[in-house]
Amino acid sequence: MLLTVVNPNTSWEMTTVISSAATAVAGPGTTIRAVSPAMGPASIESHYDEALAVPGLLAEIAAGEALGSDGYVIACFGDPGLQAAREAARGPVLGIAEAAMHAASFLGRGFSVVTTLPRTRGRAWDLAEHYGMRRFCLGVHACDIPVLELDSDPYAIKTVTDICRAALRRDGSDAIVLGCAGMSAWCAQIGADIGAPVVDGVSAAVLAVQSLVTMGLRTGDREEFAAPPPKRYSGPLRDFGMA
Ligand code: 2AL
Repeated sequence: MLLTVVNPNTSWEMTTVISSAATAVAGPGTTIRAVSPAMGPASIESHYDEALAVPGLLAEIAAGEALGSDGYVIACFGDPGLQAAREAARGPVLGIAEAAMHAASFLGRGFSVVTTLPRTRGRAWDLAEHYGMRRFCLGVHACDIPVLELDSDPYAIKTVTDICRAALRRDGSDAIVLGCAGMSAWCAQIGADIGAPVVDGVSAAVLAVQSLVTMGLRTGDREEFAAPPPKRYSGPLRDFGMA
């Protein structure tokens, strides 16, 4: 099967990290196509970034549809454009926050999310509420490192590890959910260091989508998630109207 993993920001270095995490868990019959859009923000850490990342993300979903992709992962912890992508794709689409929170809910009574900037905490709480995961989400903590510095700051993994350890203690949680796709490569190391389960959303989402495709399951398209009605789109969005 062909799975498209979209990093909805335009940082190719981060797409490489995401591609490695996805490929490491994919089954032998699964090909991972990791992409990032040609247009949009370099990183996503505000509601504004998130809104403007969505057109580029949807262009990548359209490209995946043309290539016959069987399923999709949106590899940003805000799960931008998730419902729109579900309308546009034939196969199942999962966001990494959605997949990570559900996976973590299997691992104990509650989890803590460790995200990037403090301003992204609200979105994580909103998503926990939206997904029915509020009961399991015991805390959301920020490491205060901008997304693109996760890769360039040699001390970032130590800072994130320390916050994960403190979050477990403060929240009384059983597991950690990493709140950024750019933290994927650190999952095993942080888990070993803090002695608790650490969930990376990229791996969780790839495996969940792979399972859905294997089961022959896709998004229901009887009403809300049917293809959007065709209409004229104008200006720079003129190519986005469904035919
Ligand atoms: C993210 C993420 O996963 N990708 C990105 O650009 N921003 N998440 C975050 N909490 O900042």
